[in-house]
Amino acid sequence: MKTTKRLLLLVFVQLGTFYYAFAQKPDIQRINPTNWWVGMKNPYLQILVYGKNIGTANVSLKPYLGVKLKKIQTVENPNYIFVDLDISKNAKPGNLQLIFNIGSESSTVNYEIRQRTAKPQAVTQADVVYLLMPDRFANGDESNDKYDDMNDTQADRKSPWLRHGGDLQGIIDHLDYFNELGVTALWLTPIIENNTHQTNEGGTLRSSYHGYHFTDHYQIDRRFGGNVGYKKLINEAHKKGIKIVQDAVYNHVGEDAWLVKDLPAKNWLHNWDKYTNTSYKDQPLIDVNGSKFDKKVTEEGWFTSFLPDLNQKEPLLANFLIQHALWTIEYFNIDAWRIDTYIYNDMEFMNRCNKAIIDEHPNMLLFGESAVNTVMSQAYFTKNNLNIPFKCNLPSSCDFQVQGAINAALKENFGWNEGVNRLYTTLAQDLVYQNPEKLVPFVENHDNDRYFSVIGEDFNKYKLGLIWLYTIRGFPQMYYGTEFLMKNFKNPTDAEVRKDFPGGFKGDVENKFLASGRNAQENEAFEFNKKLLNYRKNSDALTNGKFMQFVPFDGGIYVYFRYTDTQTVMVISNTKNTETVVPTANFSEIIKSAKSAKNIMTGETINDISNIKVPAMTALILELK
Ligand SMILES: [Ca+2]
Ligand SMILES: [Ca+2]
Repeated sequence: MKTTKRLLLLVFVQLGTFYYAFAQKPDIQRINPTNWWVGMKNPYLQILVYGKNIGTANVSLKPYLGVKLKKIQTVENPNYIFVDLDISKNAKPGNLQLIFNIGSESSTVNYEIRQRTAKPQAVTQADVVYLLMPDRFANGDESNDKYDDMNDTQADRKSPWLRHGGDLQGIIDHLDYFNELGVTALWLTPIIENNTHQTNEGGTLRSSYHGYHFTDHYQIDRRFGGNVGYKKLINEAHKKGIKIVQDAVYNHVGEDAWLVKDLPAKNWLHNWDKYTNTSYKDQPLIDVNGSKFDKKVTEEGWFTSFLPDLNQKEPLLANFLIQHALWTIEYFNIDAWRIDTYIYNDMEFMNRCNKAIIDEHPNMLLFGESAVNTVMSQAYFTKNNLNIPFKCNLPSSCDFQVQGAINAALKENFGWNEGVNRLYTTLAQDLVYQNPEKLVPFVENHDNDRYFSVIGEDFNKYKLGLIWLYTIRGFPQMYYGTEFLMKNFKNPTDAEVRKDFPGGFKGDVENKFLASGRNAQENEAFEFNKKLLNYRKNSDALTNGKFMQFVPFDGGIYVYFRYTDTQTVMVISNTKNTETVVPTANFSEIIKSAKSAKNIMTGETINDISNIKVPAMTALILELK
């Protein structure tokens, strides 16, 4: 009786999409990926099976049309076994039965292979992505703010370093806000489970509220709403025409990750005799005169002492990470893929991983975070035109060079290399990229001082920099709060640039989601972004056009064009402190026979464009007629 009850209980315990139908042993606790699909272009699947001494089991597959068991591998740790399958084109969806035998005991695992349904949408220059941190954006479900059975049991909005309770429902509740603003894609900082203890950083205990400390790749953190909540968000966002960018982390995991707690093998991590932090230096990776020692420190040094660095040269681990990426895109229907801490990964692994995604989803935009200081280095970690042995296959990168250039252009006085010449010079080096139009320029993100603060809270400069951001080549990224002048420096920590979105949390006195909650200047900023983004969306030149720029002149005048056969947009910037009349004769190769233009921000028509008056520290966006 007792045994029967237990059997029934086990039959109905569902974990992910596989379930067990066995008596007592062998004990299987996890299977990753939790399911797979038929009709993948790559028929190969490697399943990680975890359980007490499961490595000692004999494994067999109940005959299933189109599916073959190819190989079984064990590792140092007997609690793991890896099962390689070949799922051919003629396999139909259903449940595979994997049978594990230890001595006379056996367990059968039903492993689901589904029909593919994901239809990622291409993210292009026509899109604008809005980066937000779910914990800090809006709390749509107060019942999930904290759990007593998790390693970090706190949520407290009074502390900048603890969780604040924001979640995926909070984002769902504000989808119309994004439509109103005119952004077309959301990039959420990671939402995968971070069941980590608070870590002591600089003497204060901090939560991984930002999401970069993964503990279980196959679970969305339940404090954000779990797998169900993420699917719901993506479904609702897609219905409103909003695409979703996933933030992927391959370089490290949280120290409380289940894989780390019971490592498959020591070589899954980069081990050092003495703790070694990465130098954060990109130079050793690209330097033909560099040392192996420095390269190893950059690549294999840990990002922090509590983020174990993964050894992606280990083939089983590499498969684990690659398949998780494929699984995520397929399971949740992700549209684009942003890769965290790109340069600290093993580059051969990254190429393999990028290729695996692109093979399944040829139009998917993948872009990396390479927080480097030169165009050359940024190109090295992106598909480039450099004649070097290592060929990076990553389609795109966050454009840190444009970020630095726009911020500097607005802070510095004009000079040979200074002021707006920085932006001109940065863009003049686009020849190193295979696809500069796929880059992701930005003026601020979750790791930087707030843009409005950097430029001295100068509203004219604010608008000027955003005009550049939204009208140069690429897929622009804004950061939550850009649109209503959120400010701050990372002093004392980066939590200062990750403040709660006012109005996203119960009891908030201010509500910046609504015009009535924004002051006059904030509303002007919001309307400015809204107008420009909504124009941009429908402008052939800005979303498909080529880019042509002219050498800045006259102490700070910078002019460029975006153009197609049917539309030409001229952006004429004056970074000086005085109003200037700009003669346009030198631009005749692109202006051609156009005589008049429409100012797209004011709606007014300029009937004679031979000389254009541009107020101080501003840019005009003119559609030529
Ligand atoms: Ca919540
Ligand atoms: Ca690394």
